Order: sequence, then C-alpha cells, then structure tokens
Amino acid sequence: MTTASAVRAALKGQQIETPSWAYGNSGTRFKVFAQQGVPRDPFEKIADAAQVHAFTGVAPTVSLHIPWDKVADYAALAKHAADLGVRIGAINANVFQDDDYMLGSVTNPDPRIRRKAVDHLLECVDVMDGTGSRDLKLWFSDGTNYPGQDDIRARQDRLAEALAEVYARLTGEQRLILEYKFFEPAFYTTDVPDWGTAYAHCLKLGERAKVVVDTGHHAPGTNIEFIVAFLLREGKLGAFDFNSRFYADDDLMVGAADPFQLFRIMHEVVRGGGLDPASEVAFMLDQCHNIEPKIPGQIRSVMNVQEATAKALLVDADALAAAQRAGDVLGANAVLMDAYNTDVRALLAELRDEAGLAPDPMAAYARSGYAERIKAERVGGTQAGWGA
Ligand code: PSV
Ligand code: MN
Ligand code: MN
Repeated sequence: MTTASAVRAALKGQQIETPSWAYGNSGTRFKVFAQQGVPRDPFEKIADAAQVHAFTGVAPTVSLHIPWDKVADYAALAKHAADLGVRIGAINANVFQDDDYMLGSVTNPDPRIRRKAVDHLLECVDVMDGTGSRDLKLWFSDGTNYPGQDDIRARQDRLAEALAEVYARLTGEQRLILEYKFFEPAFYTTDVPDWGTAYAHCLKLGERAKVVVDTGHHAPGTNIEFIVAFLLREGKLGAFDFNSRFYADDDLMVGAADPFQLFRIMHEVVRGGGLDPASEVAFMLDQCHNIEPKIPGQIRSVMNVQEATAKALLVDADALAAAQRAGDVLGANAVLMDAYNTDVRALLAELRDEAGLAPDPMAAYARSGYAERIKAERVGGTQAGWGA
C-alpha cells in the first residue's frame, strides 16, 4: 500500500496544464454564447490561467494554440507568464483552419499545401524556442470523406515524411507529441485515427516522439485505460488531453461525464509510474466551456483530476496484487472499488491548506472578485474565442 506520506507527496507533485482556448468564448456550430470579461488576447488568457494556478496550486503551465495565440514577441509572452507565476506549456499547431487544408494538410495530395503545413509546424518549433516549451502537440484533421477520394497508403507516406522533417528540427529536451482522433472532421478515413497509428509513427520517429491520449477521441465503449496501460508500458505515453464526453468529442469538463472512467485511467497511470516526473507524462486539459463560466470551469476540472488521482493513489496495491495472484475476482474488484468510493475531498483540502491555499478553490475564486474585475475592465476590443 502506498504510504499516506507518499500519497500526499504524489498529489503535491502532480501538475495539470490548462489550455489557452478554454478561456475564450466557445460554442457549437449552432451558437457561441458570448460571456463578459473574456480575454481579448493571449496575454489576458495567460492572466486567467494564472488565476487557476493561484487557487489550485497545481496548474503552473498553460498550453498555447498557434496561430490563435500568435504574438509578435514570444519571449515577452513568456515573461508575462512568469510575472504572473505560470509558464507556457505545450505549443499546439493548427493545420486545420485554412481553406487550403480542405483536402488535408501534411497528407494533402498537393505538395504546395504540404509544404505550407510543414512550414507551420516548423514555425511552431520556433515558438517553442522562444517560450521555452518542451512539447509540440500535433493533431491533424486530415482524412477523406469518400471511398476512393485519395490513396490511403500514399497519405501515410506523406504523413511520415512530414513528421520526420519536424522531428529532425527538435533540439534538446523538445518532444513531438502526436494526438489521434477516430473521426471528425473527416468521416470516411482519418489519417491518424487511433493510438496504434500514432504509436507506429512515433516509434519510427524516435525517443522524443510520444502519443497524446485525448479522452474524447475514441469510439463509445473504448477501454481507454487499456490504451494508457499499454502506452505507458512501452514508454510512449506523452500526454493527456483531458475532457469528458457523452457522445463524441464533446470537450466537456473532465470527470463530469464519467468520473469512474477517469479513476480507472488514473489507476493505470499510477500503476505504470506515470505520476513520476521522470516519465514525462503531461496532464493537460483540452476543453471548451460553452455555457459555464470559464475560469471556474477550469478550476473544477483541475480538482476533478486531482480527486481521481487521489483515489487512484489510495488503491491498496499489495492487496490488489494478492487478490489477483489468488484469482480472487471479487476481492480484486473490491480493492479497486474501495479506493474509488473513498471521499478524498478532505484530504485534498488539507493539502491545499498546508500549501497556504484556501481549502475550497471554487469558493475562494468566487470571493476574490476577479470575475467582476475582468467584466469591468475588459471592455472594447474583440473577445477571444475558440480560434481567436
Ligand atoms: C481536436 O479535436 C483537438 O482535440 C486537438 O487537440 C486540437 O488542437 C483541439 O481539439 C482544439 O480544441
Ligand atoms: Mn485534443
Ligand atoms: Mn478534440
């Protein structure tokens, strides 16, 4: 059994990265409901992310999406983040929003468009050099809608070629992390549809290429914790994009739709050593807050990840192993369920208290007056949205 002090140390050490795009207005293709006080530029997005860190103490980094967060001076943006007590995390590339990409980006049959896409990815590495980011997060919307539309094999060749060029550009500790998604926007084939495809490409690229598991990117019923266990065992789990879903890529708050699934995932993370900083597994959120306020939405999400992690850490590993060895099916299941059914909120509140934070981050943020302040101050200019 993990000792109480080891549980506490692991929880204190866990870091959760929030995404810049969560702070902007977002919606569905039917309507974006604008909220007041939403950031107008990347600097204000970082200021909001810093609030999440200030109240939770475990969200010291914020991911950027380029070009949504394009600025003239990335060193200045990094300095702004540092001044507010946070850092810039992963750089997410965007090769899915230009008209040029209708038939694909790095897998497009037109070499001119492939060149444009790869150049953008290389530009993202330049951004990483400026911000000190470790991770380049790649998600490709590339795919086809109709059988025969393009050559599936040739598209894999083009993808491999593009990835190799970008990987070769990385220096030092930088990593390429590759995200998969089973469909959308392409509906017939997707060029990186699943963890197996992402894993095969990363394996060829090398040590610093790893897979991103976005929890909303699987077919219903997929056993995500199995994928996590497998990738961790192979040293190829690079990061999570956490969110939750009822239907497809819903991007709802992590742990909201299925907290038990999140617990099962975190159990495999703990079991596979993924909480050890040496494993370099990044815990990121990839969410949109369409109808709820954004900063509290992120605080709640961070807390949900912490709660699932705490429960996973409470699994009595020795008792579980003993039951498994003995073939005690019900006993083993009971060990897991005991941990899941433990109320860890008081433990987490205590840890926050020890760290000099308010035990209830949601209430403390509400009391802080920040929401009212940004509503009053952020008038004029264009409110940032998902994509701007
Ligand atoms: C694609 O659905 C995705 O999950 C990728 O991570 C993108 O970068 C992100 O959404 C944008 O929200
Ligand atoms: Mn994602
Ligand atoms: Mn997604």
